Amino acid sequence: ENSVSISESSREIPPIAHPTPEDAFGVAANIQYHAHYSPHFSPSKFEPEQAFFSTAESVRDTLIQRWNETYAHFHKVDPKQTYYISMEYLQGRALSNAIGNLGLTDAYAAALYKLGHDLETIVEQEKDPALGNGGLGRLASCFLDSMATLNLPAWGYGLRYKYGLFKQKITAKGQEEYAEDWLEKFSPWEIVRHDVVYPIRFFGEVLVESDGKRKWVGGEQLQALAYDIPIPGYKTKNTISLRIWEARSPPQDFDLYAFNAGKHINAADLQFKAQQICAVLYPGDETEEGKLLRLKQQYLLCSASLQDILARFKERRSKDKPFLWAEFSKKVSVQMNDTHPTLAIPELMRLLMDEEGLGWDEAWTITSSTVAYTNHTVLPEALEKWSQAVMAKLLPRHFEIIAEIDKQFHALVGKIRPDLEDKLSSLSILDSSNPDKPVVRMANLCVISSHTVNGVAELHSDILKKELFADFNSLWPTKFQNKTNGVTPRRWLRFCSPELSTIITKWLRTDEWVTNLDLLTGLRQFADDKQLQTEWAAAKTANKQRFAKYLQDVTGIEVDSNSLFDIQIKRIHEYKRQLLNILSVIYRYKKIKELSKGEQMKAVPRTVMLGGKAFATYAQAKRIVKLVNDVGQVVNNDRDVSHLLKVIFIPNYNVTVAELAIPASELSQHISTAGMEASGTSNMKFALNGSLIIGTLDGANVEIREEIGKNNFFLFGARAEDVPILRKQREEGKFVPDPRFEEVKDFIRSGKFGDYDYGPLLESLEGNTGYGRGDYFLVGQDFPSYLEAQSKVDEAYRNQAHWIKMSILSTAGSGKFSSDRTILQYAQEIWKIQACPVP
Ligand code: GPQ
Repeated sequence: ENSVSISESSREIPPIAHPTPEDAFGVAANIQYHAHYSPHFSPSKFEPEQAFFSTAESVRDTLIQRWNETYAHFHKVDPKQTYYISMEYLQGRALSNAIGNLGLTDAYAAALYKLGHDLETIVEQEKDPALGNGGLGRLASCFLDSMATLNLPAWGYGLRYKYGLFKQKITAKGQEEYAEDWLEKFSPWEIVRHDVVYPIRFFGEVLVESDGKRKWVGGEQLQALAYDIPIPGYKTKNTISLRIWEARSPPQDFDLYAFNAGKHINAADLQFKAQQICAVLYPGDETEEGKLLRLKQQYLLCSASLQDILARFKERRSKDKPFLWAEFSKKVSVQMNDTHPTLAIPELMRLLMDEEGLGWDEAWTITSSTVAYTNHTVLPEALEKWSQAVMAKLLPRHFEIIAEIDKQFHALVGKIRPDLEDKLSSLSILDSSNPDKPVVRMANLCVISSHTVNGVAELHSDILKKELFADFNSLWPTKFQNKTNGVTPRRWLRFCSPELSTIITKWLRTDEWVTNLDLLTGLRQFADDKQLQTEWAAAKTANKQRFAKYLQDVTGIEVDSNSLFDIQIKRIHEYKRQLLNILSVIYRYKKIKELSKGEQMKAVPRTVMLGGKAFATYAQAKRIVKLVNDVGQVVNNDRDVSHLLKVIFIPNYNVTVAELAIPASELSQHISTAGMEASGTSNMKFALNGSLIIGTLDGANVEIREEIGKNNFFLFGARAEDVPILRKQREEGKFVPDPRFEEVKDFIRSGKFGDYDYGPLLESLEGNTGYGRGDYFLVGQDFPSYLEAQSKVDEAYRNQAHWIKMSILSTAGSGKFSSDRTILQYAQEIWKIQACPVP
C-alpha cells in the first residue's frame, strides 16, 4: 500500500504516519529524534537550550502536518479568503502557545520530564520575536490566533526583519538600546519556501508603448522570498500561516567577474542593498520616519503579498474553472493594518493593468472592492505622508497611478458633491500646499480607495467620522464602521494565568469560555460567594508572588507581595501620560513622609510598577524613563517609606513580561489624555485578569467601563469633547493649577531625585501653546481628579472582600473584549468570509 511507483503523478512526498503526539512516549521519542537528527549544536549537549530547539521542532512536525491539511482543504473548497497585511507582528513566545492550542501541554511536560527537563525551563529558552513596536503589532498577532481558532480562511503577511524591536537596558543614564537579533540562533518556527519567490523592482522608469500601455522597467531588481510561520487554532485542526518576506538579490546577480577582479564590495552590491531592506524594524509607533528604506519595506511587503495573492487566485482557477477577473473580489479580501501597507492599492492596480492587461475602470472596480483600511490613530504626526519626489523616484509607476486616482476623485466630487469642492485641498491625496515639500497623504488614499474604513473602539470610530474624516463621511456615510479591538483569551488568560483559569472553569462548570468569552458573565452570580473569593484571592496572590520573584531577579529589588500591585505598562509616550503617574507617586511619597507612625499603620502599601520602551530619539519619553528610575532610587532606599511605597521600572517590557505582569496586577493604569488613545488593548488584558482600571474616558476604556460597571472602574479626568476647550482656556491663561501639582514640580526642581536636568520635561508642562508644550496633554488639568481617584483606590483596597468582588466582576464583564468577537465582526461585516474548518 505504501510502495511508491515511479511515474509522473507520484512526484509528491508520500504521506508518513506520525507518532501520536498525545502519548508522552511518542512525544519524547520525537524530541529525541530531533535532538539527534536535526542538530544545531554539538551532539554531546542536551542542556535546556538544545532541548528547547528539539522540542520546538517536534511541535513543528505537528504544525506542518496541520498546516498542509488546512491549505489543501482551502484549496479544494476555494472559499473567499482574507489577507491581513501588517508591517508589524508581536507574536510572543510560540512554544507554550502552540502546545496549549494543540492541547498537548501535559504530554509535552511529561515527555520532557522523561528526558530530564522541566517544561517551564524549556519554554523560557525561547526568544520573543519582536517584529513590532506596540499595540498595533500585538493586535495583529491576536487576530491571527482568532482567525485560526475560528477556522477562517485567512493569511497574515508581514516582513522578516532581522533586528526587531531593540532590547532596553536601564543604566545610570536611563534607557539604553541594544540590537536584538531574534534569528541569531535561527527560529525553529519558520519554514522557508524556496519555491515562493517574487521579483521586486525599485526606481527605473515608465515606458509608454504604442498601444498606450505602460511598462515599468529598469532600476534595481530584487526578490522577495517567503517564510511561513504556522499559527495553530485552539482546539481545531486549522493551522494558518503568517507569511513573512525576506528581500534578496536574484541569485545570478552576484558579479563573479567583479569578485575575481578583487572588487568584492561591488560584486555583492545588490546583495547588500537587499539585506538592508529587511535589516531593521522601523519605529512606527506613532512617529513618522521619513526614510527611503521604510518606503522600500512597505513596497516589498505589498508587492510580494499581492503577487502571491494573485498567483493563488489564478492557481485555484484551473482549466475546468475558467476565471473571470470580475470574480476576484468575491474570492479575495485585503485588510490594511493602518496606512503602512497602503501601497497595496496602487500595486494591485499596476498588477491588474500592466501585468494582466485590464483597463483602468475594471482594475479600479476590483481594487476598490477588495481593499479595506483600519485606522489606528488620530495623532497628526502618525498620519503617514510621503514626499512626492521620493515616491516618484522610487516607484514611478505607482506615483502615476496615485495621481490618477486623485484626479478621478476630484472629478467625482465635482460631479456628485460640488458643495465639497472647497474642501478638496484637505481631501485630496496629493498635497502640494507647501511647494517646498509636496506630499502624498496615505490616509486619504486609503479612505478613497477602500470599500470600508474602520476605527478600533467606538469613541475612536466616532472621532474618525466626526473629525478626522468628517467630509469623507458625508460623501460616503456607509463606508465607515467600528470594530472595537479585542485580545486572545488563550494567551491572555488561559495560558498566562492557569491558576485563575482553573477557578473560572470550576465555577462555570465548563472550559468553553476559552472560545466563548461571553460565558464569563456567569461569574457574576458568584461574585459575593466567600468560597470563590478565597480561591480568587489565592490565585491572584500566587501570580503576584511569581511576578515578585521575576522582578527580584531582574532588578534586585525586593517586593512585598502583600502590597497593592499597581502597574502601567505600554510604550512610553507623552499622551499616555506616564508622567502623570510618576508625579502622583512623588506626591504620595511626600505625604507618606509627613504621616505619623500611627497614621502610617493605616496606609495601604503599594508597589507602583512602570514599564515600556521609549523610541530611541524621543527625548521627552526618555526623560520620563529616567525620572521613574530616579524616583525609584530615592523612594526604595528611604527606610521611612519603603515599607509603604516602592517604585519599580520594569526593564525591557515585551510580550513575555506582559504575560507575567498582567496576571499579577491588581490595579492598572490607562490614563491617556481623552481622545488620544485610539483603543488600547492592554486595558482589556488587565480587566480580563481581574485587575481594576484607573483610567480616563478614552479609547476602549469607555466600553470596558460600560461592560464591567462603573462602580468597578476608577474614573477621572477631562472628557474628549472638552479637551479642545480646555486647551484653549489654557492658551488664554485661564488655567489655575492645583497647588499640589506645583508642590510636586517644585520638589523635582529642588534636586531631590538627583542632578539630572529635568528642565525640559517640566517645561513641557508650562507655557502657552503648541504640541508638546503648554501642557498639551493636560497633565496639570487632570492632576487633582487623578489624585482623588487614587484615594478612592486606597479606600477600596482596605476592604479586601469588596476589592476581590470587584476583581471578579471585572473578569466577568470582559467577554466583549475577545479578539474572537472582533474577528467575527470583521469576517461578517467587512470581509464577507465564512469559516472553513478542516474535517
Ligand atoms: N498603535 Cl498608528 C500602535 O501601536 N502603533 C501605531 O503605529 C499606531 C497605532 C496603537 C494605538 O496607539 C492603540 O491605541 C491601539 O490599541 C492599537 O494601535 C491597536 O489598535
